[in-house]
Amino acid sequence: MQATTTSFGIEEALEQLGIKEVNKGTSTGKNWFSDGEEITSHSPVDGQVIAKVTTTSKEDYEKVMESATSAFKDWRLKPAPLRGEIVRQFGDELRRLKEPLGKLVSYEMGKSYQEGLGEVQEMIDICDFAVGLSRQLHGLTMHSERPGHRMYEQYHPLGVVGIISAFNFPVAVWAWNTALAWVCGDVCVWKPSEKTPLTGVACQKIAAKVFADNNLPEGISCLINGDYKVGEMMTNDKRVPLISATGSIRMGKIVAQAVAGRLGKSLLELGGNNAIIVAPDADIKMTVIGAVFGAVGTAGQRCTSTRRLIIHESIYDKVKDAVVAAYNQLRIGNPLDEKNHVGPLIDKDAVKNYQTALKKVVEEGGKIIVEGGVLEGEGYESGCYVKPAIAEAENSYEIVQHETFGPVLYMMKYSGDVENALELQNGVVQGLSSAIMTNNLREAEHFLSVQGSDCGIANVNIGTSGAEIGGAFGGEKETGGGRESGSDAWKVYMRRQTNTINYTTELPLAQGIKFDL
Ligand code: UN1
Repeated sequence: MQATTTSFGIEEALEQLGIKEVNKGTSTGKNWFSDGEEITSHSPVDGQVIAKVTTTSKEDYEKVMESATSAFKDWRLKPAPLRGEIVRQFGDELRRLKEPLGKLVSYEMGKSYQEGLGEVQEMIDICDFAVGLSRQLHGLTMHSERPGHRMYEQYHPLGVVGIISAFNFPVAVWAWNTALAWVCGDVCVWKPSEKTPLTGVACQKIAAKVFADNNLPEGISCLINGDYKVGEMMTNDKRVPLISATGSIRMGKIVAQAVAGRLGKSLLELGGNNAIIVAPDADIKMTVIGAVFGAVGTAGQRCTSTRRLIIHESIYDKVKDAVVAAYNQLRIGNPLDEKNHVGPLIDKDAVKNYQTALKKVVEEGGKIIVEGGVLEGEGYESGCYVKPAIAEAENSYEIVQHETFGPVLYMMKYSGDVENALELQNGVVQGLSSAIMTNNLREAEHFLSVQGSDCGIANVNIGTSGAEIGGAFGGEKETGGGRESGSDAWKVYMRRQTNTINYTTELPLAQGIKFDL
């Protein structure tokens, strides 16, 4: 029998998160408004309507921007460690609500409950990171070439940060941006994906409570909802100095051009086409775990999902057999049921794209070695459950060059040195994540060297997905070049100012220029 949502506590989760049947989709904090068209959020888990969210009109957007720009004037004056204290409280609220929020992520987006919890954990982790960072927004001190002068740099907040996020990480990517932006002194306006508006409403409620409990003004955390037209209001808006956008390469090119056209800054996290190179002395057990989780986790809908396995010919059959055997063990079904490994795709359009990819790879000469297909019958009524598939394919196939957001894995062979594997790995337009499985130091170091992987993320003996928040996250080439999350990614949320102070009674010019009056 189809497990009902009640048996997984969805109703309780919605209640705890304050989700109603119809939710206003525009908010500046405690204020919620907009009576625009409604977006209906369907769960890909069981096809049921979860709730509705109203979209943001031009007038609503103006109200949000007024509130955000005015809040910035106040928020930027708070000492950064105090802003960190607010983010600490936000992290505590996330700890308290981890289970219901993880459940909603799982139910609205379709990833497994474990991965839903993992996503909320990423939010908690980035809050902790940001709290520490709030005391470390360091600039450098330089030696001036002039006597009696002091030179240093400092970082000031930018203003309003516009965040456009994707359905696949509906809450974590927002938190990566906001937690850093807030400690930096920025205010945020967020447009979640129209496929996952409810997790957006839930997060905004959590943040709004923390700001209100601390008597902070409306406008520090804002929410808008709708399709790309609502996103365009932000990308074209000069009052938004930074747009952080996650999504497809197609979307990223449109956003980048709009933002560059007004000389704004953009932070782009776009598609990946991530490969694992399996070298001759790879540990097969580790390879199987990394590859299978990478390819079927989140039903292949992570930017970091493993899309290609590039296997040395000497172990090709062994690896292939082990991966295929693991695929045969996969349980596909309701992601809230912890016995299942793979949940549904986000919607029927995603199912179509998956089917098209499988058709195309065969047309181009590929060979299916693990059959795909759409699952039907009890438990699969939403029509969004598909079987993870594997095809042997050439890297040059058009479809292999393309990111299909679904559980389709392409397997290919290389011979000779790791250089040959790298040529295949780097031979795509995307450059997000990459990995090599090897116990050979020479190969591992070559993979990480300047002649190695051209991706933003390069792992050894780890799969392509599941990056930790402490490192900078992002990729090169058509992945967009942005870096979010850890390391010094915070710098993109601030403007740098170089200050030179003369404490003498003379005014010597730099470069020794004489200008005597
Ligand atoms: C994404 O798919 O947009 O590295 C983000 C990972 C996660 C984040 C993925 N920590 O797989």
